[in-house]
Amino acid sequence: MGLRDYSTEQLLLGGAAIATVAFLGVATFGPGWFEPDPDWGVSDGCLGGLEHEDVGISYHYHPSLKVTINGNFIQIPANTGIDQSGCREGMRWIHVHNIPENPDFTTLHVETPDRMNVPVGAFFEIWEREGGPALTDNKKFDVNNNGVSDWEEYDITMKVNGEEENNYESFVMEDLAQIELSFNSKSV
Ligand SMILES: [Ca+2]
Repeated sequence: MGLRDYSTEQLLLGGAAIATVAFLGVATFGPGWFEPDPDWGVSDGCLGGLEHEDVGISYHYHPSLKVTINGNFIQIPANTGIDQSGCREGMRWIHVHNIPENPDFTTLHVETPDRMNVPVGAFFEIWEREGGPALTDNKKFDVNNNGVSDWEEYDITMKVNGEEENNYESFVMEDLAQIELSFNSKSV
C-alpha cells in the first residue's frame, strides 16, 4: 500500500467518522430524541374478557383528552374500549368509564401489564377514529370516521398541558397529561 493510498484510506475513514459524529449529533439533539418510540400494539391489548388470559395490571394512569372539530366539542362516548369487538367482556388497555356531565376533558384509563409507551393514536384506534390499512393511512387520525386521513381534511393543532405538541398520533401519554386536539377544516 503506497503512502498516497494510505492517505486516501485515512481520508475515507475520517469522512466516515465525521458522518457518524454528525449522525449521532442529529440523533442526540434532534427534536425526536427525548420522545420514546410508541408501542402501537397496545391498542390490541385486552384486560380480562373471553378471548384473553387475565394479566395483572402494573401501570394504571390517567391522561385526559379533549377533541374539537371546527370549535365544536366532540364527546368521546362512555365505555369506549370496553366490551368491544376482539375484547368481549373485557377492557382495552386504554378505555373510558363514565362521563361526568359537561366534561371539559375526558379521562382516559391507561392500564398496561408492563411499562409501555402508549401513544394517543392508539386510543384513536380503539375509538375507531384512526385510519386502518383498509381505510386510509395507518396510524393517522380519522376523527370524522370517513376513511380519509384527517391530515388531508383538517388543519390539526395539538396542545399538551397548554403547550404546543408536534408528535400528534405518536405522542406518548403521561399521567395527568391534558391533551387537546383541534381539527379545523381546511379552507377550500
Ligand atoms: Ca377523516
